[in-house]
Amino acid sequence: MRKLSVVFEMPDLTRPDEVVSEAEKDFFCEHGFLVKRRLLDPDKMETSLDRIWTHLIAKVPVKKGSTWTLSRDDASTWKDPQWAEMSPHPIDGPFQGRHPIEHMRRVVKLHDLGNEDFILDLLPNNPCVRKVAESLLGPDLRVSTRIRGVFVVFPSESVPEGGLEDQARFLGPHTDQVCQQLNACGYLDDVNPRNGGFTIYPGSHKRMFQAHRYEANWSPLKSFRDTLQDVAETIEPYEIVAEKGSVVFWHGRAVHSVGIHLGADIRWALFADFTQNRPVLTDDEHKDVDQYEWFKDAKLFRSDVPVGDDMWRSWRLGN
Ligand SMILES: O=C(O)CCC(=O)C(=O)O
Ligand SMILES: [Fe+2]
Repeated sequence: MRKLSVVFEMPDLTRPDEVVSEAEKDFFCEHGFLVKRRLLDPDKMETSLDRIWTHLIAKVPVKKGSTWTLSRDDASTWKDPQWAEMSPHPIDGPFQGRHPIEHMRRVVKLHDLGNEDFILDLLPNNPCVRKVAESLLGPDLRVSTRIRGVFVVFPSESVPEGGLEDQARFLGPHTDQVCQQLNACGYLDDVNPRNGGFTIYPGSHKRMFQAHRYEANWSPLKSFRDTLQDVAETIEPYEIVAEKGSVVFWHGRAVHSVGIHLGADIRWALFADFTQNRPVLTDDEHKDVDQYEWFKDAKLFRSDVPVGDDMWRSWRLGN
């Protein structure tokens, strides 16, 4: 049985004038994530959310024949959006494997906004965010040219059967592919309890790290599947609640899921990847090894370090 998530708020482990305190570094190593508050610029966040709303309404197709229309000013229209059916994913070309916009019932993924300057400026190339990433992973990170996108989770009208206890089955514990070192999830609006907060399995990064052949490149061992299942059954996942402008940094091997959403809010989050600045494979080489995820700035390293006992040896934290 999968464990149900618990709502989690990051304790304040900050120290004045320190980008990442020793206590925060210890927390990250132990739990595989760290939440930093007030990292995103409030004015930029507001104008970004305006642009995202406009884009969403203009671009995400509504089901044919439906009279539903989404309105920012009317929260009753946010429930159970009636998006059009998705067509099958492109099997070749630049968007192989993933449409630029994904709309699957309550989840919309705006990958197409991932390379817009206002998004890059807000999260991955924001100096406050980069300083944290550099403190954890190292001083020489790839300059971000895109993030995964804006991931939106809508509310639902229906009260779920079985109550909260039954919600664990809606969690989708997984780890991400391609090249995974350090990732970030930035909240563009307050994320309240049971409103879709990013959900992470604390400590899972240590177990999943050992289930790969290489430190960062996608390279699951035979033990991968059982380890993932064991994590989902034994670790109580944390649903991260935080105010807008907060950023969750997480270790790329940490198991995570979209959060349980029983509330009335829309969950607005940006997802980004950080990797060290090392030589990477070309797009065609990614396609050859079935690791082409164009929407991620997480390219496979041309040469990666085999997993050893010290999972931090390639990180700044390991020094
Ligand atoms: O939207 C979420 O909370 C989860 C997204 C996710 O799993 C991912 O970006 O890999
Ligand atoms: Fe994921």
